[in-house]
Amino acid sequence: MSKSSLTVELLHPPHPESIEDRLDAPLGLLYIAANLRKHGHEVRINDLSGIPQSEWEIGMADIYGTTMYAPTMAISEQIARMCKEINPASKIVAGGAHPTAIPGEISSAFDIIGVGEGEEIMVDIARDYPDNKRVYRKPLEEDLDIYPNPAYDLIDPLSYKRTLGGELALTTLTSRGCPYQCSFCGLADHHKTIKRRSPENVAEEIEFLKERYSITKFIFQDDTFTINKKRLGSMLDLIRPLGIGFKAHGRSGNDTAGDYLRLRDAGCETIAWGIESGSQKMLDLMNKQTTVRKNEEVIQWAKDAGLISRAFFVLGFPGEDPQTIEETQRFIERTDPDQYFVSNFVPYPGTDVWNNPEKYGITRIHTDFEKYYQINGNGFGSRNIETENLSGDEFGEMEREFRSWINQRRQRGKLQEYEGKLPGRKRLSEEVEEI
Ligand code: B12
Ligand code: SF4
Repeated sequence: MSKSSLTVELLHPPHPESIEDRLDAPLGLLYIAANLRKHGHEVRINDLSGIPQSEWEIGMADIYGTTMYAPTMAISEQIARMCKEINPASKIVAGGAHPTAIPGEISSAFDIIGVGEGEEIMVDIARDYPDNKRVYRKPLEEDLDIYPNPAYDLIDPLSYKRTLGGELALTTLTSRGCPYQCSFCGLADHHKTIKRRSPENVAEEIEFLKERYSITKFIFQDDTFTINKKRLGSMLDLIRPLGIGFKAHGRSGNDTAGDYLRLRDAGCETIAWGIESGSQKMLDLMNKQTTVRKNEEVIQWAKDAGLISRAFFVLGFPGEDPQTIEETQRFIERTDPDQYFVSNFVPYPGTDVWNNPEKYGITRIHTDFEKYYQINGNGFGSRNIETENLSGDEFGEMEREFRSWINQRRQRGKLQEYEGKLPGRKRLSEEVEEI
């Protein structure tokens, strides 16, 4: 017997190991919730991030859906068991990056695995309820305008810690997907084509959020915000009059100096890139499809345009050795990005490294997924591989030295010096330091 209107509770797991466990609202669940609601279901979002387990409260629902990242696998499973205790007749669904990569290896504490984006999948699961099908997959339409905007009204958006320029910021997506194929990237197949919202649809949402929550800072979480220049131009034309400040991700090898001037003119404050390494050998091994020279260029162009430059680096990709680390240090000294964030390499399931470890000289991959974090609260990442060229101890020593070097550099006050030159944009150095 199927019911037409169900109650669905969507849970976001905490990740207590994180530097900051309540940084951003769970955007994926907000999208899923909005679509379920459009189809007549009653939906709650229960974001457990940053909440101690003794204070978790789970309600009664017909269907529970939980996001799962590799390092939250065990905690998401624990949440699933708690949901089942509350309503043994309910269906428990796991979705997100980790189950999408290895749907066949997810615990039987979950009745259903949602592979890929969950908007259509959860509506199908509710339609079929209480069927016993184990795996659901259904791609989204390429025109994302047909989907409702994230259901921010189901959470308190102001309870998150993300800031930009010292003010609270909300995350927004204007497109999904990326045509590149970096070998460490966990983006699944459905992300290889780019799906887009129209600039008008994006501008309307920003205007709404600005009005509703008095928020004027936004983080465009698109993997490739700057990739399509014609679209970028139309988007910026509509964003500029809104008077917001924002951060976006650029792409070296694809961007131009002119793009950054246009971004700045439309309110962009920070531009971030996956710079990854100062060694061309490492960039090639990671299949970054760019060069050290082009990485230098984008950082310089951002500075020339008056943008804050934020560079992400990956430490310990197979092939890394003292010489490549040295090249990265020299790169940082030469280019002097305003902000940097260093993640340890993690061989997430679904990546090319995970699928073909021997191609990268990996002799063993450890699968204790709880340790699959890129960096945790103590400022270090984990090491989950063994390689031909570097022992675990050698890597540990290298990581300690590199992180200590970069922390000292931070403390030397480059950023503080820079902030002094930005009237009205204080406290950048206090920005919450994660992705
Ligand atoms: C922004 C981001 C963050 C933000 C915000 C996360 C959040 N609160 O949503 C921050 C910085 C906090 C973050 C943290 C971490 N992240 Co993160 N993050 C991303 C990033 C860049 C974008 C995510 C996003 O907003 N996408 C857009 C929304 C719409 O999509 P979505 O969240 O994926 O949700 C969709 C689907 O996944 C699915 N889905 C999600 N949940 C569910 C649940 C059900 C039931 C169903 C059916 C479907 C479903 O449907 C959603 C809607 O389409 C992705 C890379 C990427 N491009 O996807 C990495 C990524 C998801 N993060 C990753 C990781 C590892 C982490 C950390 C563990 C990092 C660390 N500390 O080491 C933490 C832990 C997360 C936590 N518990 O908070 C990995 C996951 C790899 C893996 N296999 O697990 C990714 C893929 C990046 C990578 N390294 O390759 N992250
Ligand atoms: S790391 Fe960035 S550029 Fe590379 S494939 Fe992933 S999203 Fe695309």
